[in-house]
Amino acid sequence: MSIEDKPAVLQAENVKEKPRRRGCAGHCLKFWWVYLIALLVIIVIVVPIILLVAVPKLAQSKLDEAELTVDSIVMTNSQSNNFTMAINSTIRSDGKVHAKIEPFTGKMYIEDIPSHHPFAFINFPETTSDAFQVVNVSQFTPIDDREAFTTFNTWLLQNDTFDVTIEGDTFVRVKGIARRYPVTFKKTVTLPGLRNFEGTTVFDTSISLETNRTKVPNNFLGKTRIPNRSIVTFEIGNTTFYNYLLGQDIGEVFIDNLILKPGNDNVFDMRATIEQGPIVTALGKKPYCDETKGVLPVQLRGKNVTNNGQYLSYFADALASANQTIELDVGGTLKKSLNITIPCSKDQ
Ligand SMILES: *[C@@H]1O[C@H](CO)[C@@H](O)[C@H](O)[C@H]1NC(C)=O
Ligand SMILES: *[C@@H]1O[C@H](CO)[C@@H](O)[C@H](O)[C@H]1NC(C)=O
Ligand SMILES: *[C@@H]1O[C@H](CO)[C@@H](O)[C@H](O)[C@H]1NC(C)=O
Ligand SMILES: *[C@@H]1O[C@H](CO)[C@@H](O)[C@H](O)[C@H]1NC(C)=O
Ligand SMILES: *[C@@H]1O[C@H](CO)[C@@H](O)[C@H](O)[C@H]1NC(C)=O
Ligand SMILES: *[C@@H]1O[C@H](CO)[C@@H](O)[C@H](O)[C@H]1NC(C)=O
Ligand SMILES: *[C@@H]1O[C@H](CO)[C@@H](O)[C@H](O)[C@H]1NC(C)=O
Ligand SMILES: *[C@@H]1O[C@H](CO)[C@@H](O)[C@H](O)[C@H]1NC(C)=O
Ligand SMILES: *[C@@H]1O[C@H](CO)[C@@H](O)[C@H](O)[C@H]1NC(C)=O
Ligand SMILES: CC(=O)N[C@H]1CO[C@H](CO)[C@@H](O)[C@@H]1O
Repeated sequence: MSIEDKPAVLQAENVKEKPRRRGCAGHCLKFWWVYLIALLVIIVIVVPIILLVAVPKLAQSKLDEAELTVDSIVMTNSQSNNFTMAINSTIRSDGKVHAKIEPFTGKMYIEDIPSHHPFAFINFPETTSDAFQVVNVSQFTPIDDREAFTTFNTWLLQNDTFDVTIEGDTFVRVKGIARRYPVTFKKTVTLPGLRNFEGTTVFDTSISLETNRTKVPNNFLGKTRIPNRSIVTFEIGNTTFYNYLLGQDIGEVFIDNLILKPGNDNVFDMRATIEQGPIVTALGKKPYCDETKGVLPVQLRGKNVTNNGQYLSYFADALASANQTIELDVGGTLKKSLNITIPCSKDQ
């Protein structure tokens, strides 16, 4: 049976009775059974349907319509097994329903990896259904699934953008109703990735020809600017990179106390220990000896990350997942530091 039928009957009786302008006394007495049926219908059918079906459906659909935006993520105090995660976000909705969403623990996973293994859990505080809601969370975060967390860091490092889903079961309380309704909070946000630090530059360089590593441990010094296109701040720590030139491993690059913030102001001191032989050979080759004027394409790939003495495999493995090519003005540095210019070698 349909809920609409009964009130319609009730209305029909009303219309019929109205012209006689009888008082309720007689009317109500005569048609008491109509009112009783209507009341029973409301109590037995309509109220439960509204409370058990309509309200929860509405609560879930309003929650589904709400939009989550992640404004910033900050990862600090990075340790081998845990870190501190802060997320500032906003939830926007039409604000028409007055409700409270109870605190809950949401799992975070990469949407495009079908297994949906969570890489972290976030403790959402109580929120309301206000049209504009700021949700700032800062929490200690254990790394329960290192593989999933490493994958998250790898995607964040490599991709242009990628989708992360936050999902958790919670309850909604609608104003004026004592009942709490189970709902699922599930939002997918698109995060910008770091594009493997594309656009990293090295400048203010100097070079030394000293080969005694006790005297001069690092024969190449400079500053590097690492762009961060993402909204994530990372405390990475002391970082070591493999250094390749034309496919050959020529040494190591070190950046200490690496903390990457969103934007272009990430400038760090860098130092490197590189073999002279392959560098000199490359500088004498075309196009490096003429066209590029001594600018060499070197490649960097993550080797080791330690923060306050702790090895951070989830950053080290992510940084090791790909090479990043950097244009390094070795010729210009040699000229500036030592007044040496390497001419094109004759045998090529
Ligand atoms: C966080 O992890 C480190 C090891 O990486 C451990 O020493 C420390 O006890 C952990 N902190 C907590 C609160 O579990
Ligand atoms: C969130 O906002 C607060 C207040 O403006 C700020 O102190 C905090 O650093 C922000 N956290 C993140 C993760 O951006
Ligand atoms: C939350 O973070 C935003 C953005 O960082 C900030 O503007 C706002 O003041 C913060 N609110 C609270 C309550 O911390
Ligand atoms: C993101 O990067 C990972 C690792 O490089 C790659 O496997 C994946 O296909 C990329 N996903 C998207 C959506 O670009
Ligand atoms: C390297 O330098 C150290 C310190 O100046 C010196 O003691 C050592 O003998 C040198 N080693 C070589 C092989 O010249
Ligand atoms: C990085 O480049 C080196 C040298 O060209 C190569 O041997 C290595 O396989 C590359 N690694 C990745 C992950 O692309
Ligand atoms: C990383 O560097 C630390 C400190 O230099 C060292 O103890 C550790 O063995 C290195 N780990 C790897 C995997 O290279
Ligand atoms: C990085 O290494 C230097 C020199 O070994 C050390 O003094 C510093 O504490 C390290 N920094 C971090 C964040 O681990
Ligand atoms: C650099 O070397 C060239 C040729 O070897 C010499 O003529 C010139 O004076 C040198 N310049 C400086 C600043 O030492
Ligand atoms: C080079 C580059 O992509 N820089 C971006 C770094 O991040 C800030 C803020 O996220 C962007 O505005 C820059 O364009």
